Amino acid sequence: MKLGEVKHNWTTKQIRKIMDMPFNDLIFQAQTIHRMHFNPNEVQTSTLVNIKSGGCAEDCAYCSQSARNQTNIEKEQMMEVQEVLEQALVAQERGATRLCMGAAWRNPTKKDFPRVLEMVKVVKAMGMETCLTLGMLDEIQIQQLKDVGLDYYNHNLDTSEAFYPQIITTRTFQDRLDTIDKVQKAGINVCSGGIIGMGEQHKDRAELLKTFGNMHIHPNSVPINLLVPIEGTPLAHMRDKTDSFEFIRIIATARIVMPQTYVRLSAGRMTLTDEAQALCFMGGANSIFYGDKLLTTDNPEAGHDESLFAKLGIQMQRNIKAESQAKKMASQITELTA
Ligand code: SAM
Ligand code: DTB
Ligand code: SF4
Repeated sequence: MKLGEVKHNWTTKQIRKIMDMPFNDLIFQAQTIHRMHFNPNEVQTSTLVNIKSGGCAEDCAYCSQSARNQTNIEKEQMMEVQEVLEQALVAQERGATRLCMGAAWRNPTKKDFPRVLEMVKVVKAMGMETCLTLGMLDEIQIQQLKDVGLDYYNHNLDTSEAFYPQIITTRTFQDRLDTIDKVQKAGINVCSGGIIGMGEQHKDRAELLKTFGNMHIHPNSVPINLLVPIEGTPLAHMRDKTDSFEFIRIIATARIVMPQTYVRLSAGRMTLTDEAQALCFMGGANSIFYGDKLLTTDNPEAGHDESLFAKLGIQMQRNIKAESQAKKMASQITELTA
């Protein structure tokens, strides 16, 4: 097999061999492959908006929004479309190219869905890329999302199939795979990733990457989250359990296993040093969540990321479509006011 070629028949042994290479060799190989498919000095930025917070029926052990966990998150009604639009404008102004709208649902209801579709329409009309993460979907909902032009659907596998029941019991790993499969079949790009640091073993991380690497279509983006331990969740005690070099190894392995996928350095950046993040970019991470807040927890301030990018000579990927749309609108306004 040629270096950087996309393949879909990875074995656990092959992935373990990559993960366990001497660190310098691993980063070198990941960076070499990265350069075959991407601009090495460009990072894509997505901003999160929590469109429906708390009260979720699932029992994910890491999550502040599960109704089963005793956290201090307020259960809120679904956001109004206008508020999403306002947050999207702020995100776009800061330079984010994609808005990722998340809801604390096991699955969206019929009643909630029209408003979600409206949100996608207004954000798309601004020229931003749209991503939703709403839990499980049925075929009709997927078709409606396709019809309004949703760009990405996020649905994480979180961990290996073997470790999954230790983290979530209200749905199965197979339920997740089924939703991903239906979304891909409808022609919507999939974003799917996992969490490192929940008590899983090194081998579970290899298995998770194998599952992604052997999908017929690799996810377009793979968010790699470092667990944010949250008070009141069963995983609150999992502090400082993950060595940052192990985390960087997972990022670099994801790059090698899925050469054309955007590998997103996701939750957990508050506890990673700038130097560790720079090694993640060197190992092939080329996307981040950008903006001061994730869903319920903090993320580095946008200004901090900008200065880190400046130190590293990294450019934020631009959204040419949105820029030309904004230019067109500005010239229309000039014409109207002339
Ligand atoms: N309810 C939907 C679902 O589960 O697909 C969408 C929202 S859910 C919060 C999205 C993802 O955020 C989860 O799958 C998980 O990977 C990540 N996540 C949630 N809480 C986290 C935490 N404390 N640390 C790291 N990642 C977390
Ligand atoms: C993903 O993989 N991580 C994001 C997004 N997809 C939806 C969410 C991270 C949430 C971190 C914990 C919180 O803020 O509640
Ligand atoms: Fe609900 Fe998603 Fe949190 Fe699980 S991760 S409890 S499904 S919001």
